[in-house]
Amino acid sequence: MKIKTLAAGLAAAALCAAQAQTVVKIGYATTATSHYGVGTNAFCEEIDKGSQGRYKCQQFPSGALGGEREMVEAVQLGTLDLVNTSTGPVGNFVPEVKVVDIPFLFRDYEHARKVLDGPIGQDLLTKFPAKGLVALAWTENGFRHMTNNKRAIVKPTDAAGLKMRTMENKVHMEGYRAFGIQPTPMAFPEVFGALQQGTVDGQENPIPVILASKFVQVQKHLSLTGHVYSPALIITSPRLMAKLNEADKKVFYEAAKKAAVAQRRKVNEDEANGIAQLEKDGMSVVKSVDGQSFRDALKPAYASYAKEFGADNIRRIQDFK
Ligand code: EAX
Repeated sequence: MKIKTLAAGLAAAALCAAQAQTVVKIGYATTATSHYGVGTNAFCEEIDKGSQGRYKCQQFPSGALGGEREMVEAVQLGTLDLVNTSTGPVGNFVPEVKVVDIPFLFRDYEHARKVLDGPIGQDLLTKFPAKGLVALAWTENGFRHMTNNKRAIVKPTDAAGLKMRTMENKVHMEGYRAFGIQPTPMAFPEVFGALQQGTVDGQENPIPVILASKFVQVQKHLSLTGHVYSPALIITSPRLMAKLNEADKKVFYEAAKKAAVAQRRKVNEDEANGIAQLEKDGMSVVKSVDGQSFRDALKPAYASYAKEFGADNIRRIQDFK
């Protein structure tokens, strides 16, 4: 009799623990050891700790669930709980976000992080719920540089005519056309194969992505153009947030902020060590790009950006201290 009671008690306890635990699915496009993996790990540790184990993550790195646009769509539809994504495709869902994708908008990492964590960036996060999404915090992808297999790029005329994979982002594509590039939008999981087959000549991404994705195996030239700062975000849905009590909502928001700290730290590390590593692995790196010529080439695109986003709004971001 005693054994039966004990077994029943254990079963009840196990059932109670199982019922009390919710697994949330979170996806990202790069590898588990990339800056997105570091940020997502930090997020997952925090929600587990902060919820006393009631919430745990199941991570889907390396684009296992598709590209970033597909994952944002899945969050909106409710088939994925969270995504740690660059803003690349996000402007297709929340148009106001496109302004932060403008080339040469941010001076450096400190400027970008201050804008995004300050009133301008925080106001952009409030635009998500109207589109069936909830942005928990800005994380970080990094300053984007060009790689290709044809030639060293020092100024726009060197990039002209190259078929470059871009994100599915109209603001980027307009800017890259102004450089004379032929932009080919493509989901991230297809990029390595496209470079390997020569479907495109090159692509552009931050050092952390170039490192984690081992683009050195399929790209010869790297030019430190730094032409765009690529923000990132942890995005979930109103559906998931509605299931959380007030305390757990706070846990999720705080966890996303801690993810940003960890992700930005990993970006700093990759920026500090990555270029020497890529050179060691065989990449030919142009370190002194003619940045002014890229900025000059962008003038027609800036006229169009000013029309779309307001010259004052662009200036407010550029001048933010
Ligand atoms: O967010 O698609 C891209 O080039 C992104 O930079 C990559 O997915 C990391």
